[in-house]
Amino acid sequence: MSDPKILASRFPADFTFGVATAAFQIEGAARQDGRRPSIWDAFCAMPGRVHNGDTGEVACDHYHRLDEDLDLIQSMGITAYRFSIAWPRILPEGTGRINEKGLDFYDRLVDGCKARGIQTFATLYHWDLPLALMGDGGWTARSTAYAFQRYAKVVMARLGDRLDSVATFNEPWCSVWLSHLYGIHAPGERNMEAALAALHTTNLAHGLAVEAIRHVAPKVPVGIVLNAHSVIAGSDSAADKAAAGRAFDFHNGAFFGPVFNGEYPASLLGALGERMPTVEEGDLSIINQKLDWWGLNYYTPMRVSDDPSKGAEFPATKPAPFVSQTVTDIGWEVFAPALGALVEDLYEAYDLPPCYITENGACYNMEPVDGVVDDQPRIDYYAQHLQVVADLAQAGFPMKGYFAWSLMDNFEWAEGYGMRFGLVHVDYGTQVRTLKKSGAWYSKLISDANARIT
Ligand code: GCO
Repeated sequence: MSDPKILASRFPADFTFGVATAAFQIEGAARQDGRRPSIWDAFCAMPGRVHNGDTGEVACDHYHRLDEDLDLIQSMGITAYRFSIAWPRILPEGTGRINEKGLDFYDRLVDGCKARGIQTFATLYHWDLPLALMGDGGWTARSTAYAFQRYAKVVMARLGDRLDSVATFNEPWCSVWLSHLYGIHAPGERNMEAALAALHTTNLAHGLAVEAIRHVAPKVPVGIVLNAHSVIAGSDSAADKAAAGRAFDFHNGAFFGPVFNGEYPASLLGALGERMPTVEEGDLSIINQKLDWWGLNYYTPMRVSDDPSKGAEFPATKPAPFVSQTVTDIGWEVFAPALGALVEDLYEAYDLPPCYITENGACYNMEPVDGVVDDQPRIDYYAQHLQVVADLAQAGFPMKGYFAWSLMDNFEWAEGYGMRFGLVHVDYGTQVRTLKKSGAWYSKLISDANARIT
């Protein structure tokens, strides 16, 4: 089942296979060449927020090892790289002056990819908001949407001639709900009003950025990356099924609704509308623009049951038990069929363009033994999920590509360096990179896919 050759033969001829990373998780060089702090630098400095007190100061030192890391991607035969751009390198205060040295770094990154035959899939926002913008309220302030539009314009004016694709946001669910409602990610708020404000600012910022991108670099395909949740009811009871419906609206509809259908879900407005910030005339048409593609990040299903307790906040659900016995080292259930059902449900509910799986992967923390990292469970995970993507493509869904998360082990947000998702192992003491068994497997899959075409 995990024979790369058989798997490769199931994908469309023009299907893209790539790897993904994000700036704060790999770059390090936090104070170099004019970069100023982001909300994640500040969050890491708060006691108790990040496992082990880990920070992004050094990370994988990618900022200094750019060429070596691009060589690594090339040596694996990978021809598409999804990376993010750090807003605090480009506009260190979020607005105002442009930092040319920050732009120079991404210039070198993009040129380095091109020279190696690697396509460039850039993400503008992967959670590193310039800290200075928190003075105005960060994502809870409408002004941040306009700051983001300007940032998008500055980046595209410099790199737009060489990018193969651009995404506005990565996983707004995380930078909205996880960051402002659940308090797990920076800035660590637990406040529904703040979260609803961040929700609308983020959606608006997406739409404003799409306008800017199309104006400055009209040839670059533009999309958004969403970690849609495959919501599964914990039982067949009417209460649990209704709970799953509410959860779908809250976790998916709050983003997909305005972006793809031009409206917030009725259930969300009914329950929380009065606590939302003003949705101004014209906002929804700015947010709802036809995109060239959308990206799905998928790891694990979300099983929910009804939470009948009095005063339970919408969507009033609680976690239901896992069904699959397989769980990764970060505690996430492995259940590939949920990926297929999710894509089907989303195409049914929303007017969606072609899809890239922009992230998928598994956390397993095996270390090298005599120079070998034997991470067979990660290979099994990739094989199972890629089978589902192939099934979707064969069933006629417009699946365009797949990016493994991640190229290499990196800073796993609130989990610090403890949780490893890489195809390549990183020794954080020496910065030595070691290709894992899964990395070799993925590489073989790609060469088999290419051999079949040429
Ligand atoms: C995400 C992320 C990554 C995480 C990965 C594993 O977008 O959630 O892009 O930053 O590292 O999802 O949790």
